[in-house]
Amino acid sequence: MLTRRACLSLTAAGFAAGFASPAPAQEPSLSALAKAKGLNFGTALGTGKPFEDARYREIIIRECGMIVPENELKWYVLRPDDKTFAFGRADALAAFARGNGMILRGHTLLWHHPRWFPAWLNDYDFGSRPAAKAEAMLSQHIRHLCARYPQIQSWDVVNETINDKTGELRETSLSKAMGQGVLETSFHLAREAAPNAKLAYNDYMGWNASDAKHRDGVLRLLERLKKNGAPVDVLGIQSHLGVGQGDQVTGSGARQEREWRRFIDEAVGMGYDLSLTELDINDKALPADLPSRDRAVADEAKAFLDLMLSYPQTKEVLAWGMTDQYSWLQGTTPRPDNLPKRPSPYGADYQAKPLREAIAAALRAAPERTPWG
Ligand code: 9MR
Repeated sequence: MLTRRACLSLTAAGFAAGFASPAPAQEPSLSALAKAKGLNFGTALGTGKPFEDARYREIIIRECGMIVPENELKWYVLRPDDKTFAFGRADALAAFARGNGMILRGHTLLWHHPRWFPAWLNDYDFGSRPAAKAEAMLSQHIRHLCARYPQIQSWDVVNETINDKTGELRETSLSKAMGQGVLETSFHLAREAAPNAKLAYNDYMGWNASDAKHRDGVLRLLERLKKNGAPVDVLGIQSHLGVGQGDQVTGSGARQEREWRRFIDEAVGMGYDLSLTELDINDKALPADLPSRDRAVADEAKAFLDLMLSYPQTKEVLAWGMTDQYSWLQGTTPRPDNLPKRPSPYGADYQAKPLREAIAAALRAAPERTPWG
């Protein structure tokens, strides 16, 4: 981390060279505020442009105690075919985390959704003993990843296997070959390969009215996993919030705080810890005016974080990117005015936004909890 003196001299050098001054460091960092309460704070980081951007890396080093590869551990990136593991991009992020004393989070061993399987896996011929072949492939995948990154302390083992419209389980080539037991098997394999890691089921159900079926489906899955003895420690709540449009997918519906609390109560009642794995706020339907747009984004996050951090079971908070310009939301349904979205704690100018302060305020107000050992 840069010392205050180094920051000052950088500022002076920047002015002398006619550049804008670097953003003033926000102290204490979000990671320090989180740690003081027994939480870990971090962000998703992708290779390519975000990773090559030194000013962005500086924000992450300053603010975060943890990173999670945004795409680099997904089958479609890592597995060009059934024999190869292309570890290069994930290795670069793992080295960055190690070099900066950060925890590495794992996303994800099985994004159980055909849309995010590589084509070869969707079309795979599992032969005459499909269940055995599919399990062998899954086992090889999970063992290789966990062995390569033993520093990963929490893994999204299964991601988004509930259909958000129906609440039912998704089918993939793997579940067709080995049945829906693919889910339990994934957790058992992960426990064996990463015995000290926290293992999560991760999904994007939210607190909007239109998420009711999704929430029900996730609860049914959590009950089933527990009943079947699958080693699941954590419910990963992605926390892709939307504000101004009710629900970010349908564009309608209101926040259902009571139902949301009931959902969380049921999950923690079953013994699950909680991780907020992918926080950002879609401002697609908010008015263009920047101060009021940033305020509404920050207020939505603060309300959500206050509620979630009131649960001592919540142990991790991760932003899905720390600056607006690299957010995946820039590539999704545009705002009607086509202006860039502002879903992240820092702006494209690398300056902290009200959302950064909202996260800090929520962490400051959070009760202390026992951290994961
Ligand atoms: O942010 C990710 C984006 O860069 C990818 O194109 C996309 C598909 O792999 O996934 C995005 O991240 C998703 C995450 O992996 C799972 N939850 C939803 C996230 C946003 O779509």
